Amino acid sequence: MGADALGAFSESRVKLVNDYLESNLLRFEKSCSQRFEPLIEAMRYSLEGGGKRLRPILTLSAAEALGLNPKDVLPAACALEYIHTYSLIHDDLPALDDDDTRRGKPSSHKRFGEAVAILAGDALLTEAFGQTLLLSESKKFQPSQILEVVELLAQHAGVRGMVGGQLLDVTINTSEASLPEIEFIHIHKTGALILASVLIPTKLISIDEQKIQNFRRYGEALGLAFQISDDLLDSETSIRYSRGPRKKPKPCYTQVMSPSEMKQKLNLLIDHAINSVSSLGDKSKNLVDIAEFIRARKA
Ligand code: GRG
Repeated sequence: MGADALGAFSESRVKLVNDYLESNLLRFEKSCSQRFEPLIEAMRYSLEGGGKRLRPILTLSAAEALGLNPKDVLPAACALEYIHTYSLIHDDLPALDDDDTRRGKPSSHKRFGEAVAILAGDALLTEAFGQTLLLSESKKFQPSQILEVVELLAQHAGVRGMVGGQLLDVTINTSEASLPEIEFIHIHKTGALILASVLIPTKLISIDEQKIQNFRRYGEALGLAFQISDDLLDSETSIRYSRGPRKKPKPCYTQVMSPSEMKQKLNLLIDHAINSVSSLGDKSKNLVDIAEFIRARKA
């Protein structure tokens, strides 16, 4: 997986993200005591595990659509991938999903043990906020704009977003979950970080409220569409490469919708996402391509 998964258009963007992630890890390595090397190794193992880089690519594409230089938002894009990676490491732990593999390889706790996996996740989450502050390096953004990015990330990754959604995901009585409850969980657990990826660039430029709302509509529709596409893939394939066999039942759309109803909803959400950014004209091309990738994704 990797560049191809998000289409040829994003190949150069994936490389930009991967090079930036690598240079940051090297920076860490140089500034840390050698005794912390096992932690860096576990962070590197999951960061380089073959993810699609959907969230950072979204941030670069939203930035481009707003006329910003994508390179200037790389620190925030990298922060999103750190948070996403920590969430997958922790999600795989025995206390949560208890998944032995991730992207065709042993999950972090299977490779390094539970204690190091927990700490690698903690380190990625903490360092993500440090990364965000590196937005100041380009000298393009005001400190107040960078602080707004920090607040946006905390809001969408924390209790009000992904972590809150994860709480509901693990505590709900799966067999009795209704469509509105399942949707509420997905909007928070998966959708919130995707929405944050789209909204971050709107905090770094002065734009009118209508444009922000258009980006919000795009991000919300895309976040939910991504989860439906994930559940559809689950329903079509008994064992997913990305995650391995499921040990625990999860609240998902397949419980309350047929595959054809899910496809219909996915198509409506993708159309809605694309319409939301159509007023940007040619500048929305990458955002449209990402939405089409999610409509048709096979992995
Ligand atoms: C542990 C706080 C905490 C949160 C975990 C998002 C999440 C919350 C867990 C992941 C569970 C899951 C598989 C959700 C389905 C949608 C999803 C986020 C899939 C993985 O994202 P991709 O496909 O991953 O972007 P790659 O491998 O491409 O990086």
